[in-house]
Amino acid sequence: MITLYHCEGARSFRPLWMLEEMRLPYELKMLPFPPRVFAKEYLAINPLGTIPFMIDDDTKMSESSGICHYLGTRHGPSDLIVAMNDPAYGAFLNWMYFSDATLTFPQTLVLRYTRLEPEERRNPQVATDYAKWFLGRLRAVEAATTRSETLCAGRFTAADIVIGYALRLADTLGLSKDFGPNVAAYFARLQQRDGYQRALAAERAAAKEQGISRSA
Ligand SMILES: N[C@@H](CCC(=O)N[C@@H](CS)C(=O)NCC(=O)O)C(=O)O
Repeated sequence: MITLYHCEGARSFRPLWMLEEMRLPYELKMLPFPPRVFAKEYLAINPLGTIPFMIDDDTKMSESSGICHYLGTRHGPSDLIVAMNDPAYGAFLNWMYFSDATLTFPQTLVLRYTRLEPEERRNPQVATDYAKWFLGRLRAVEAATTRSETLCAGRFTAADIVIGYALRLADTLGLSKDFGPNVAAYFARLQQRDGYQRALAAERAAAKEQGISRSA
């Protein structure tokens, strides 16, 4: 059985959404955010204290987009993965890496300096600068969705899951009002997917059942 450690609304939503799209069985363990402060016992499982963390027999992983790739291949075959012999393979991998290294990174600074730091350490200038940086990087998604419903390969793939999560986080951070028209329409389409809705319902139900209140 796959075990996924998750905080509501956090990056672990990527593998949760992937699990739901693939309809794989899993156990969802909810944690308060940030776990390194509010669930110190979690450090024995993941010394980084970050989420996600996924355990699948002897496999242990901490990278949200990497876990999606792993699930689609190890537990595939799945149409959510673009094969090496597909012309869109390079584009697919690029979106998979872009999702966290390029897109979520500036968002993390916005989150930190608007919500996570104690009041006296918050920094509107850092938050504004990195919000602009994030929106600038989003131009790649705006361009890719000009003529296409999805990012690559002419179908919904794990690339849409990992990028789609960054759009959900942007929405939480109040940045979705600055989405371009294609990104706004693309995000609306993603949210309508059954898999997305099932993942949202799963995190809410698990949080309630396990008595964990909403994280940032
Ligand atoms: N590159 C990792 C980043 C993981 C990460 O930093 N997760 C955040 C939540 S979205 C976290 O755990 N923050 C709390 C902390 O750093 O203590 C990934 O893609 O999953």
